[in-house]
Amino acid sequence: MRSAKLYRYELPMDSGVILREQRLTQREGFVVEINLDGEIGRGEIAPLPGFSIESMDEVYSQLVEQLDLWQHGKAFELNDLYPSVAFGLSMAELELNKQLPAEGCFQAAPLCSGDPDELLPKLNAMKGEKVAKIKVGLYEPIRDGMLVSLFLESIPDLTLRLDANRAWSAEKAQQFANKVAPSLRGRISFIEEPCQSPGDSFSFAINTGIAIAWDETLQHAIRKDDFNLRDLNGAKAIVVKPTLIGSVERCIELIEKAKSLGIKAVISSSIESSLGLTQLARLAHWLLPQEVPGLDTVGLFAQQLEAPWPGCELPIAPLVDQQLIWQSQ
Ligand code: OSB
Ligand code: MG
Repeated sequence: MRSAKLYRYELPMDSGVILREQRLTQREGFVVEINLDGEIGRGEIAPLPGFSIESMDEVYSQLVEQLDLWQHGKAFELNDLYPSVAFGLSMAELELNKQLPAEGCFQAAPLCSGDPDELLPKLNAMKGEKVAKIKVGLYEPIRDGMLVSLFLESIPDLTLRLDANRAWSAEKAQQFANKVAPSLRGRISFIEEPCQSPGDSFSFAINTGIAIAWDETLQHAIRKDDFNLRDLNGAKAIVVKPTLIGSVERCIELIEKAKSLGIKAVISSSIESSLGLTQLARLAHWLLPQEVPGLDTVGLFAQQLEAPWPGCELPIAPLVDQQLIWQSQ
């Protein structure tokens, strides 16, 4: 017997979450729950405003259509769906089939968006490899460069991931690099998208010896029919945000391709609720057990959803308290 439920959730965010210059006061999304003879699998579908191309309404139509198909014994049409929908449905199927191992990578790289005093205690509490992620490009590049140097000089076993979200011109990126001594640059594991244009980011990597990672560039490229990871050369790493990429199968293909090209893949969050985020942590442990994922985003919320993120003390809103907006007959 197959049955399915579709919930819509709204969760309040911590004050001050800014995404592409817009304040995100609450996060909305869907959770599907598919049931086969009493076994269940869940998946979260939460298009991210400003990043996903699909709207909540478009997602809703696809979900209802696919869940109806599934309930009548057919398979999801994963290749024809929006990335967020393909991701959530494939995740629910994976969980239902017991293919997603329970163990997760919950040791995320702590995220710092400006105040260094907040990062220090988190770093001191980390066991094993110390790696943190700092958002740069929000202030003057010279200030960013000085801050990064200060961290690297004062914590000798620290490695940093930086993310500029395409904030800099070639000149500003160079101003940043000028403040980081060449002897420290190797401990910048990578900087995501330093420049407005991918070509300038590529030149920045060559000129400064600071490794770069593709995030936005990957998301744009992957929407094209002739996408080939090999064409995105010059980066040490790619940031894989499954909600923006597509089905779990598609993510696995991409990660395998990256491995074969010697590119590091980092599974990262698109600000899913704790339900989706814990599944991403499990996916990360399964596919990339050696890699610290970019999943330190539960703290952007004011509430968790159904599944607790280890160590997070935010209150948990149960799934059954969310709006049940559709269920199979
Ligand atoms: O800027 O990479 C980003 C989350 C949602 C949208 C954009 C971004 C992010 C993150 C996720 O930074 C956390 C991470 O990658 O460590
Ligand atoms: Mg990024």
